[in-house]
Amino acid sequence: MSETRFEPDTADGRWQRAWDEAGTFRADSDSNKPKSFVLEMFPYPSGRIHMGHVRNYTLGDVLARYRKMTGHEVLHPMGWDAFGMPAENAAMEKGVHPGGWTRDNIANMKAQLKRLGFALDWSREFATCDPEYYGQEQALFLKLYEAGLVYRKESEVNWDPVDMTVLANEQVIDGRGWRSGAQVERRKLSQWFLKITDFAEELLEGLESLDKWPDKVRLMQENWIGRSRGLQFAFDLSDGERLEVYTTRPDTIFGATFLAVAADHPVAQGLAARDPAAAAFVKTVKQGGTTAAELETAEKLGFDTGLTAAHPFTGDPLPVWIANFVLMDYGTGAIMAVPGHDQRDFEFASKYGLPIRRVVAADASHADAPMTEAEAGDGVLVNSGEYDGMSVDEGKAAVIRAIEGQGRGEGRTVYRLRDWGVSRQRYWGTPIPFIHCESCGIVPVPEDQLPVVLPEDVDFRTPGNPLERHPTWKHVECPACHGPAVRETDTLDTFVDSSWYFLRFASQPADKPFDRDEAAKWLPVQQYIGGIEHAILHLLYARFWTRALKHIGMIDFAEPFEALFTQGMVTHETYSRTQDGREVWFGPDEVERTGTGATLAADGAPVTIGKVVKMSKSKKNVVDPAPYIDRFGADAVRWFMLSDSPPERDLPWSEAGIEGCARFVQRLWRIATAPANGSGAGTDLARLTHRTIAGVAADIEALAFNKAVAKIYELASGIEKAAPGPERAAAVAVLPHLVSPMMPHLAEALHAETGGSGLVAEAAWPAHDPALLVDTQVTIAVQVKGKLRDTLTVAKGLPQDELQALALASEKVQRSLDGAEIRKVIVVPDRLVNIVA
Ligand code: OVH
Ligand code: ZN
Repeated sequence: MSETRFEPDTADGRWQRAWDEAGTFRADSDSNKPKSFVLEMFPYPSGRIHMGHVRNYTLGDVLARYRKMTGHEVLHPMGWDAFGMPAENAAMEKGVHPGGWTRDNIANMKAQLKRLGFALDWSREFATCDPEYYGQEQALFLKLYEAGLVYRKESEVNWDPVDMTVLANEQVIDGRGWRSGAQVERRKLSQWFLKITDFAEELLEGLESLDKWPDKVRLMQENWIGRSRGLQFAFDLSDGERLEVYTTRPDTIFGATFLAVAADHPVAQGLAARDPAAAAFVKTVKQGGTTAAELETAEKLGFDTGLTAAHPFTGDPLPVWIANFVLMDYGTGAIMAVPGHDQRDFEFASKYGLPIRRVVAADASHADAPMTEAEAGDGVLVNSGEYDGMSVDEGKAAVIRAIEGQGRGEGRTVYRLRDWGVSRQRYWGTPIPFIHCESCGIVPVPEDQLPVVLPEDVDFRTPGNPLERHPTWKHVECPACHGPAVRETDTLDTFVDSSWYFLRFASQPADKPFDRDEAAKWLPVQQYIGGIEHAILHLLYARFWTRALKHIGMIDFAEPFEALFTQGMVTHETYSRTQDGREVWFGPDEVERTGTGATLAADGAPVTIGKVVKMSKSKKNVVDPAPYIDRFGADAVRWFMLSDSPPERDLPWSEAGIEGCARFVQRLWRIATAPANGSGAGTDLARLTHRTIAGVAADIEALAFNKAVAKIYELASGIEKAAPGPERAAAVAVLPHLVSPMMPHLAEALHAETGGSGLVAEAAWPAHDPALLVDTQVTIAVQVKGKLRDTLTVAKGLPQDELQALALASEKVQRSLDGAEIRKVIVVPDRLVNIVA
């Protein structure tokens, strides 16, 4: 006698143990099946899993399970992106050790992932804070150093003068340190860099081969790399020196009305040394953040150097300014400013009363049209001497030629991409494996002394880098001269950790970062899935790191991720009230929904229902998945994640939705286990079953999981309507297989309950009969004197005389003929019968 309900409380754990014991999801690299590496972006061990994780890992799981059922050897691993600031913040706020905090979080989150029944090969689990992992990362870093891809350079950082620490850009809020509230300064520090710019062109061109990546991600990377063709050339200055500028708009050279240099430019520095007012200005510019966005939006500030530069074509003297929006590390740190056709230049010129000149217009008749803002668009050159009338592109080429002819410059391709600064003055990261020796300089840590392990006994009560302050850790013997020396105390950006973790999943030998042959068996990752927030940095760094490893001969492939899928956000309604002139937010658990409105449970008064937006603490609309998993089981939650929205779109969480999913789990259980009581025809069900097998497969392969879900609903209804018999039994028998990727626990229970053998997770995807996919019936229109009177569903290809006979036999046709004499019958096979009376 079967149970009347599916009980996730007992069933989920039972089947998870069965998979564990059978080693169902262990990836065998020696298998001769085709290999499939399915990977989701590994999580930060932040404490508990959130809806974004549940969605991400459910999407990957459906694909991994499906690939296994279609005969692939699947690698579907999980690990932890365990270094980073949150652990150190916890240490500072709660007085716990970052390592302990991280390990506890990993244990909690791992239990939560296991509770969801993901088909993961846990034998390959690691955390990036394991010395076995970061030690191999240090080895790779040293290899890249030997290859000339790692270097040190002075570079600007955000310096918090109160906390005496370097801040990440995200830690600078409105120009102030997030913790101290002190005005942040820009300071120069020696920092470690990776030469990603060496690969700028390759990384750009490689995008073309990534045809299984979303176009929008490729475009974002393209813009980030930002290749532009421009002109670098020198102006002659009034003091007899020359000033090199770079411009991407040589066509607008007649519109240049001043020159601007960065605060760090030698011209500015030289002046500051002589002139206290200039020195004060340079100092002001160096306060505030260093992000491009901040520099873009900050108020334009300038200082007139008093120098002029001669225009290379007209000889006109152009004033030279120091400007806060010009950056030393882009181009030459100096620009020719064209206010008419560049918005930043326009704002600057407007503020300081510098001339604004139009040199591009829609056509020649608009040459003197007034300018109320910079016009960056296309057109023809005007007010540009002999270049008048040329298109922007023609003008670019002609001006480059002319300047090259003058011998004062040349056309150049430049990239917006900067080298990757990987130094962090923090404790909880991979120690950079170098030693500073007074006599030998910078010495790499010898390979046999790796890993450089983080000290355990660190103190977070005083600000700054705990490694720097540690009493003994940094004092070592120089590997070269054996004199006293100090360790590098910077650690690596955590994006380094995530730039090669997929290789370590493929193989994890003790004595090297990965095994080349093992890696070659699994990589590139066949399907990578994660959030769109990683469209640029993580995905570009991982691509760079892969190319760098290929460059030094450690691997043979250039791209790490063959296909990429970026999922949408999990969203929820927001609730708020305006109190004392500001918006106060309330969480879903504080609010009662009343039909179309909502009230606050605490006082019964209404709250405003706001937009449905990404779950976030600040809007108090975060819904924790854990209680729902407890209440409804893993499968209902997984099913919800797949149901209502295409995976690339946002998914609004809803209580009614998850309840509906839980009901469907039970409905499937009843369909398969309770006695059949439908009355419909069986032939349609056979067709529906085979159409569903083929359709769900195609949808899963296209990652259109919501469509696969819809087809399963349709099949369920079909089975419910069907009469008992072999066709119904056949449909019920494939049901566990069809739902197994999405609802794996229910699938195993159904399979066992209906007498199936073995585990569905290990079974083959059911075959469909192609003959049953072809539509064999057609609908025929029957007209009397040109008017539609009936429709007939008949077998395709029915002969004309049979069609005619069927049409004339129709009661509706006979009624409308009402005894009239039939003069002619026109039959169009498979389409229509027209009776002329
Ligand atoms: N460790 C990095 C990481 O992103 C990945 C590395 C490869 C660089 C979730 C939410 C967030 C949400 C909902 C409720 C509350 C709070 C995805 C938040 C990520 C990523 C993985 C791992 C989140 C998508 C955005 N989102 N939707 N809803 N680790 O732990 O943050 O993009 O793909 O799953 O995320 S992570
Ligand atoms: Zn030395």
